[in-house]
Amino acid sequence: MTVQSSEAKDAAVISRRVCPLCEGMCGINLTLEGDQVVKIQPDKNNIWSQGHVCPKGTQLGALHHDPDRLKQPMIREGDQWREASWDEAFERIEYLVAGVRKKYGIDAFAAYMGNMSGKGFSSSRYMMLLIQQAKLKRMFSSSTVDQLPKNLSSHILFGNMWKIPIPDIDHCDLFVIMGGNPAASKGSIFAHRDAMKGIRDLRKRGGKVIVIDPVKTQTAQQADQWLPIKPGADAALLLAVAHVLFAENKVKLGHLEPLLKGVDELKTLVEQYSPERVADFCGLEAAQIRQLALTIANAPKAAIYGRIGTCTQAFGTLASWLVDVIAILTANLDCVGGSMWSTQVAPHLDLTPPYPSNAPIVAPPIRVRGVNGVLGQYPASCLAEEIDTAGEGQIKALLTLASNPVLSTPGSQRLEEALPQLECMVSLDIYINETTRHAHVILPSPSLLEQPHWDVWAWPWCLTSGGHYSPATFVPLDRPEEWEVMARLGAILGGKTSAEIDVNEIDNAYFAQMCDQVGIQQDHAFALMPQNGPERILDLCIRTGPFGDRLGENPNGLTLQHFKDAPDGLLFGHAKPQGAAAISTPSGKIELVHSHFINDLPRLNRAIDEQDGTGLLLVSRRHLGSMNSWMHNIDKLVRGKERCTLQMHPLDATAAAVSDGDQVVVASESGRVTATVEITNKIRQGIVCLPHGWGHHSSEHLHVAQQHPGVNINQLSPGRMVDEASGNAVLNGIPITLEKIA
Ligand SMILES: Nc1nc2c(c(=O)[nH]1)N[C@H]1C(S)=C(S)[C@@H](COP(=O)(O)OP(=O)(O)OC[C@H]3O[C@@H](n4cnc5c(=O)[nH]c(N)nc54)[C@H](O)[C@@H]3O)O[C@H]1N2
Ligand SMILES: Nc1nc2c(c(=O)[nH]1)N[C@H]1C(S)=C(S)[C@@H](COP(=O)(O)OP(=O)(O)OC[C@H]3O[C@@H](n4cnc5c(=O)[nH]c(N)nc54)[C@H](O)[C@@H]3O)O[C@H]1N2
Ligand code: SF4
Ligand SMILES: [Mo]
Repeated sequence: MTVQSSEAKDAAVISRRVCPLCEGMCGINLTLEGDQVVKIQPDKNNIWSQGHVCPKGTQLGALHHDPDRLKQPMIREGDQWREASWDEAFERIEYLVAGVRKKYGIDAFAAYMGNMSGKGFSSSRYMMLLIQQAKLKRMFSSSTVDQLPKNLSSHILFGNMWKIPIPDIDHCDLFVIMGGNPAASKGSIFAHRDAMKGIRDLRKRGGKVIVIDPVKTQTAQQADQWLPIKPGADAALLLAVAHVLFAENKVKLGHLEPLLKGVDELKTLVEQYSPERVADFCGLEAAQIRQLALTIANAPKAAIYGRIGTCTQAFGTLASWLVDVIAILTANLDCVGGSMWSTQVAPHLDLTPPYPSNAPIVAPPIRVRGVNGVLGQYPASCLAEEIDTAGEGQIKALLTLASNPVLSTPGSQRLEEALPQLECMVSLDIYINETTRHAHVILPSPSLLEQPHWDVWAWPWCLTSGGHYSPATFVPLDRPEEWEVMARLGAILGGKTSAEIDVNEIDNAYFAQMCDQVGIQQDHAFALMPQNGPERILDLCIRTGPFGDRLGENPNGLTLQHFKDAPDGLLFGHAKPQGAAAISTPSGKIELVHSHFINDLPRLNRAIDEQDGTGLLLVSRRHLGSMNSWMHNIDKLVRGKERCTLQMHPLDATAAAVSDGDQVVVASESGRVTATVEITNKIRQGIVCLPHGWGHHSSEHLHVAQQHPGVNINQLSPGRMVDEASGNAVLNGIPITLEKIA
């Protein structure tokens, strides 16, 4: 292993880079001694993050040096694992793939793409290539346990699933946060150098922050107002807010008016949703709802933000739609201080073919459950039943890419039982964990420090245009590059034999498609950028982006080299309103009352009218020191007080006759787990809360994590519960019962 691209400083060497783990995009300085990372400190000179960092970023060295992290391909024989060469691993995959293909045909193949696949330098850029090559008909991903409802609402409203409005908290007077907790998550689909400082600064300049959440999170504790909504009630709340805006003549369309379609229909539609009608369902007073509407209407500039709590719930699509509707009705969309769209230096998400905004909303129904695909995705919870239900099209071969669905998807017990039935399972991962332990072959990704970095999934959510390129800290010499692994793997899944595969040729064809997409002559691009791999794609994105040189057409424009020459990063100012250019719907207008939304309203009406209101409901939480299901093998991140506790309100604890520290069995229709009670008044009565990403009981290859196993919340999330309009999982608002263990 060699150390590359670093500056000499005294005896030690400093490698400067950006932490890839979340939208914080923090610059960090790694002090290296030989091939050891001995210290990681925040990089105050990083022009974006200016010295902000969190505990996870300073543990990237520990992650790199984790003895449990895989460095060689692994082949499983029975329940024994052994290291293999890359050639042997690919041979085994080819053999297994050929077997499944011969017996069952191409329809027996599927893939599950996880959260971390968006963070790797190659994986984020080559995911689509792998999917294209593998010709997969069924795709599952963490999108359906996360933001698919927001993709859907953005696709319908604005014509592009990635055109998601971002709150401009640095210029607003009011910030309304629904179902997000940036104190733990650092902001999601919302990149800020320090979201909590942004909140403090907003309040210092006289602005106001309202948090709408069943839990009084650390974010809510720092807000002016906490509205303890019942889980799943956001859509009803926002319909009532719209009702008040129309009824009180507070609708102000302003600059948006010429772009809108359906304002009158919307007005008629919301008449039935008075605050009084929805108050009980929301768990709020009608007066509070009215006040919320007036506070938004009267704020000079308001940023209204809905995140995962508004997506992973029963009415995720309606809530996601209505967050933007309220911004529109108060002229707070596409303007400074409201919600805005980013202008990216290196637009990537729109470049990867097939262009996402061309995906059909509704895809053919899936075999077992019969629900439609949405924007090319099927509900994550369909995966288990597609594997364990016999019949034509049964999944027999599965690829998991940087995902841990055994912990992260609902009905996870069934998935854990289904995975051993596969005849071919291949995982691209860095650990043998709860999911990958069922694979036949695991191909290791390089460590995050062994890759360059440029955030594909953070700059799109950033209202500052900019970029920072990180060179790899270490260069592994003894393995193929990850893009080559992905190209080869995709081609094998697609039925090619090793002898037929030329990864450079595959990559060139992929690159050529991208050139076509951005209207660049292929020959010209290949002449200027002959080198295969992800840097070429990044360079193309920068050069054809809004600040780029268009391969020479605009000689003063940017190329990747500008960022290589600027280790502090480069910024190009705040987002600007985009007007009609932002809208690419069939009508060219913002489709305010599209039938896909309206058709889901009867389901909401039934819920409002037939609520029973008794019993405890479970919601999820995150911690600053965890990253979904996989950073629990880093000692410094799991030390200290047990985190996987069941939080509950004192009155609920009294009713259940449990005390702080008691062990309870938590049961839902889909499973049971045992958890330690943590009594807190920072939660709505009737709600209990567990963190997600735990449950490392069977993780014998994760030596630290198995000492802090916690329990898997998704054993309690029923696979059948989805937001019907999108197929997204319902992970919040799950009915549970508790029983104290004597
Ligand atoms: N109940 C409940 N469930 C939830 C959520 C919730 O709030 N509540 N949140 C949901 C959300 S938003 C998400 S995004 C999903 C996330 O769920 P998933 O996307 O399924 O997975 P993660 O838990 O993020 O695990 C990441 C996987 O990638 C591996 N990995 C880590 N680094 C690398 C790398 O560099 N390369 C490769 N190839 N692999 C790597 C890890 O070992 C792990 O297997 O969970 C969802 N599940
Ligand atoms: N430290 C850390 N950071 C992370 C992650 C991590 O695991 N750890 N995961 C990353 C990922 S993949 C994602 S997607 C983001 C997510 O980032 P966030 O969206 O900020 O996620 P959470 O912190 O889970 O906050 C969700 C909030 O929604 C609330 N909630 C639950 N149900 C409802 C409801 O029905 N209505 C309303 N209004 N609120 C509800 C919950 O109580 C919780 O406070 O975080 C990212 N950042
Ligand atoms: S995890 Fe996020 S907030 Fe923490 S250091 Fe990394 S980028 Fe920054
Ligand atoms: Mo996520």
